[in-house]
Amino acid sequence: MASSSSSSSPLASLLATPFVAPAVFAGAAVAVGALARSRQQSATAAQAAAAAAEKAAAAAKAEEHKKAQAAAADAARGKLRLIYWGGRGLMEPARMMCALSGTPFTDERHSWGNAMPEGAVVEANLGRMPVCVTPSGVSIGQSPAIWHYVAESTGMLGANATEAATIFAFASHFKELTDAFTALVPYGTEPTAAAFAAFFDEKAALDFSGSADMASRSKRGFCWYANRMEGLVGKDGFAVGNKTSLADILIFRYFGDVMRAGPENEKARPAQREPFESLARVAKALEKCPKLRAIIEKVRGNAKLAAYLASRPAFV
Ligand SMILES: N[C@@H](CCC(=O)N[C@@H](CS)C(=O)NCC(=O)O)C(=O)O
Repeated sequence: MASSSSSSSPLASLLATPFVAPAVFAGAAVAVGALARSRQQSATAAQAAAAAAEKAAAAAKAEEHKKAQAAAADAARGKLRLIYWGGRGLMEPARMMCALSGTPFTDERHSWGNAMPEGAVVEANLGRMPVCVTPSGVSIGQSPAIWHYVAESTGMLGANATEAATIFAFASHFKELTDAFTALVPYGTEPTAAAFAAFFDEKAALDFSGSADMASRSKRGFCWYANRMEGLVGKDGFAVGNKTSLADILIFRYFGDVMRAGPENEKARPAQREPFESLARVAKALEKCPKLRAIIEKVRGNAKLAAYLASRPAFV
């Protein structure tokens, strides 16, 4: 009679042996553990390699950015440099004044993904942008100071101190107006119907001349500022005096400038390309402001400015 052990495989008999099986399982467990560890080690190694590659790419990008900046600074030596992010924002009036007056400048734009320019350059604006660097290499920070410098050096700050101050008052009017908009529509958010209604509602604050009505001051929006400014500007297409100035540029920039549509500006929402995110609402509110409209059209009609606007770099 054949024994049962003679019919099983050698492995089966080995495993059937009470003293051998635990050793085999222990051995297998060690092997599995080693395999898992080695998998984990190779995953960690892959992660480390990916992180190192990412770091190297970022360093290469930063180096490239630094080189581009140095090259831009070299190219700009002796030329006005306007340094800002890749949008219109606080630098656009200065760029427009240079373009309209035919003043050479280097239009240095930094996309959001890029590092800020080298520290020394932006320190004049407390480490931020906009910054302009004069042809002799002095950095100027704070947008109103930049507008002042560029307006004066391009002949757009009026004929005398009184005109200069009158022109410059528009910079503050527009700062208040843009602050009123930003309070309702914080940067980076889309305007709600309620925000549009609050900003453009012409019934909100109706005191368009004489002393301001304090009771409705929290309701001052587009119509209040526009109608008040309509009462201040000249009627021949110039806000102040008899020449295009910073004041006209600001009126065009904030009431009339529309960013080109097209793939180069696809990062901007369509409404974001329009004044206060709604050209239609602005146009309606300006129906009663013929002098402001004449200024907008006069600035728009300038051939040098039109050439700049037609080739204005993309919003990045
Ligand atoms: N009051 C300053 C504001 C400057 C400012 O806030 N710049 C923004 C861009 S519009 C910026 O660079 N912010 C970066 C930061 O604050 O870290 C001016 O008018 O120039």
